[in-house]
Amino acid sequence: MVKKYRIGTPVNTEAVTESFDIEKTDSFPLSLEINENVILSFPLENDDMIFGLGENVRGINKRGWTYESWCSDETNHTEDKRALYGAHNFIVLSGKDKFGLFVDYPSKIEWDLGNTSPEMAAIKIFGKDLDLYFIDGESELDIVKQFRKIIGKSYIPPFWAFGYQQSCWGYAKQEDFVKVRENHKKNNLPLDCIYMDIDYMDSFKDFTVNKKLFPDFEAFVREMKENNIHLIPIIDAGVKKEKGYSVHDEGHENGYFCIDKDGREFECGVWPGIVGLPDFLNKDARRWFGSKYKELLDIGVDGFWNDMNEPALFYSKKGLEKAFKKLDDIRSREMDIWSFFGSKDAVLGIQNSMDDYKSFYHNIDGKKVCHKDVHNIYGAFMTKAAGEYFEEEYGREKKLIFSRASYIGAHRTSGIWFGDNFSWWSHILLNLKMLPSVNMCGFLYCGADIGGFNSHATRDLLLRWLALGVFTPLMRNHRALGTRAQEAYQFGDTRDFSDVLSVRYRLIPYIYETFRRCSDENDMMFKPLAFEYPDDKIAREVEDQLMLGNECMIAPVYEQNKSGRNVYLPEDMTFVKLSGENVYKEEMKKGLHYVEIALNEVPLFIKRGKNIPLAKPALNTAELDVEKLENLL
Ligand code: MIG
Repeated sequence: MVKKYRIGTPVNTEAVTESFDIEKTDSFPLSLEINENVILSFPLENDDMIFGLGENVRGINKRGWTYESWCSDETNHTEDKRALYGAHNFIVLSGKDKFGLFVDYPSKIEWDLGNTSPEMAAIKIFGKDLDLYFIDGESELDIVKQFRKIIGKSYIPPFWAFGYQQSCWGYAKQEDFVKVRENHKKNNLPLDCIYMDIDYMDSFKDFTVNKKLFPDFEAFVREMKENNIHLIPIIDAGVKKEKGYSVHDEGHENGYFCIDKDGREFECGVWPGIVGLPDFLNKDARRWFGSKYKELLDIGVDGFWNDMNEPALFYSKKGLEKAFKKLDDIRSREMDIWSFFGSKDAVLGIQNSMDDYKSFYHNIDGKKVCHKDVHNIYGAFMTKAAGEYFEEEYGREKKLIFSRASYIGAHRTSGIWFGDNFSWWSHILLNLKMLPSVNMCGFLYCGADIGGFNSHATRDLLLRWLALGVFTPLMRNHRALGTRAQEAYQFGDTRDFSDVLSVRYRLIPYIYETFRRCSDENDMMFKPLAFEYPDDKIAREVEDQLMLGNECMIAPVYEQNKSGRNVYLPEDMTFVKLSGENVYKEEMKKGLHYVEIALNEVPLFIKRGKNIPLAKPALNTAELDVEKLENLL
């Protein structure tokens, strides 16, 4: 049973698609304080666990830390962080008492989940115009399904988007892409997509292609397609301020950019230099921006990834001036150690500063609204601009689109990726932990940068990471400029990589069907063990294994120098290792086990009485025979 409560006059975030009668706030089941801010709180029992909050650091059980809803360009996904790119304001309390809570509010929220006081959860909403949804249910999954029902069905990408994908910030010229394609082919490594990062653009201008790097872009796209490679270019939120650049001119003439308090276009610095921020919250601007993707689609690219849409601001002129002034002040005095630190902070504080977020405005149905008050829906609305346009123009399931920043609601028209992780072993585990949490919030098409974005990958790390990625709907290897090359052919002998990637293609029919079913039935593709074995204390606390679909459990190796791992079986299962065309099977009893897993093997556990289909390996989804399937067991 879902109940809706309203405080003040909230902005329409478009998160919820069902309509509700509004209950009296007096009857709200948790403690509710309304002052300048709104504070919700509830006591926590010893055994209570809290699930949800989508894309965030730390555990699947979110208890014991303070999180923040504030979409952030955060390139350090360490345990001290409170917020990443998404604002996914949904939690489920799991204990004797069970409920779900969705705070539909587009600005900052602080979630103190038993951190300040271990016995209390306190949720502070920095404002007083919001909707609250309180959900009762029989089980954690039942609560999630009710929530998913009110926010609408999850986006389904084209079938080929379940193939293996290669990306790199730094592929620039045509030949770079051809090399990636040919090297995969030569080494028997399957591949379906290659991503184009900002390097392809002309001076980082959205919807342009650098003619020097791509003398005949159309022919290039065609040739890639003939070789079964889909090209997926990036689009950034900021539009370069340059007279004569059509996207700028159209946006400028129609008043589609965010403005400052005096009504002038707000300007800030990102990759293209000084940019204007399209006002995705203005319906006309949103439609206009969505239609801009058409030109590249007409040429034959098949999808996009939207970046920098928190929005990430490197600097504003005002911010720079303020920092310089501070530095000048310090220079005119005698420098002591504290002013040295002060100068450092002044410079570092320029990026993504709250002062800047407070200083520009949107036009929402004719009303001027400060960005700070709607920050968390900006990126989601950018991506909806694209996703909604694609559906209208091309139909559902035709184009690939996913975003870095997100808010619940964007899951109906797009996926997400988990942003700038590191080539760290701990980030394989973090990747795993994020999956059920984002699934709870409707984001099914998702994945992390496999091999790690920042820092340098190693052969073993990439293989282990791929063995998790084999199960994630978005399976993309991506890295940052200047880091060690990490395509599957960069580490000598490629046979181990080919073995692992073949497993992906063998599993695609199963993964795709499971994905579709989860979208149709508002189900989670990945569940914490706690959701399926609520009475099993060990299972409840497992943070490094997940249930996949209704049939499987996954337990990848995520530590260095390990030739296997400990795994907990909450019931009797068949242990399977897949490698190339090989299948190893072993019956196992409920309980703790140590299993050996070589670098070229993908471990999987199948529940008793269940089975899954396997295809023959293929080098891309076009060549995958989805009719000729065999049973794994
Ligand atoms: O400031 O486009 O998360 O995937 O490669 C960095 C360059 C901008 C951040 C994205 C990353 C992408 C990178 N972008």
